[in-house]
Amino acid sequence: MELIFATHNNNKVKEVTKMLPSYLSMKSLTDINFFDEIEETGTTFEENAQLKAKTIFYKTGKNIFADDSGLVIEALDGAPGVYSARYAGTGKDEDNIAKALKELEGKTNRKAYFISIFCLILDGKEYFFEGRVNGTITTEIMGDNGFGYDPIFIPDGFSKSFAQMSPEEKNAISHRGKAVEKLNDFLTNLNVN
Ligand code: ITT
Repeated sequence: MELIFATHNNNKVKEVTKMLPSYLSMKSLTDINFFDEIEETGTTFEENAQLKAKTIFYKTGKNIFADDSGLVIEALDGAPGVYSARYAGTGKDEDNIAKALKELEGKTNRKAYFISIFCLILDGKEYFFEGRVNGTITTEIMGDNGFGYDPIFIPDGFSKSFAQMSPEEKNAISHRGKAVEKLNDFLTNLNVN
C-alpha cells in the first residue's frame, strides 16, 4: 500500500522510513512535488497534525499521515510546545536550542518531554496515534546526530542525549518511534497490504 507522509522535514522522513513495514511504500511531499508551506494555525499538536494531513488529503485524495511534534519543557510552562520549530523565529535548530537553554538558565527543574502526534487519513477516515518520551534538558549541547532539540535532551534512564545515539537507538525509545509503532500495529491489524 502507498502512504504519503505529509512533512517537509527530511529528518522525520529518515527516522520513519527505517521503521515502516515492507508492505508500505512511503512517499514524501518531495516525491509528490508538493513544496508549498502548510501554515500551522492550530493550538494543539492534534490540530496541527490533522491540518497537515487534511491539506494533502484534499490535494491528492490519497492515504496520508502527518506528524506534529515538539518539546514540552515543564519549567517553561510547556514551551516551546507547538511552536518548537519556530521558537526563536529564525527557523534554525541552533537558535531554538540557544533560546531554550537561555530560558532555563538558573532553573533546577529541567524536566521535559517530546511528543509526537500522528494523524492518519485512511480511506477518508481519520485516526490519531501518540508517542511520548520523558527526559531532562542538559545545560550544554551534547552530540551532533539527529536534528532539532536532540543535542539537549537526555531521555530518562540514559546518560546520553538523543544526539549521541544512533538512529536505531533513538527510534527504539523516541516519541516518534512509539507513534510509528502504534501506526504499524493499527495497519497490520487491519491486514492492509
Ligand atoms: P513538518 O511540519 O513539515 O512535518 P516541522 O519540522 O515544521 O516539519 P513540526 O511542526 O511538527 O515539524 O515541528 C516539530 C519541531 O519540534 C521540529 O522542527 C523540532 O524543532 C522539534 N522536534 C520534533 N521532534 C523532534 C525530535 O525527534 N528531535 C528533536 N527535535 C524534534
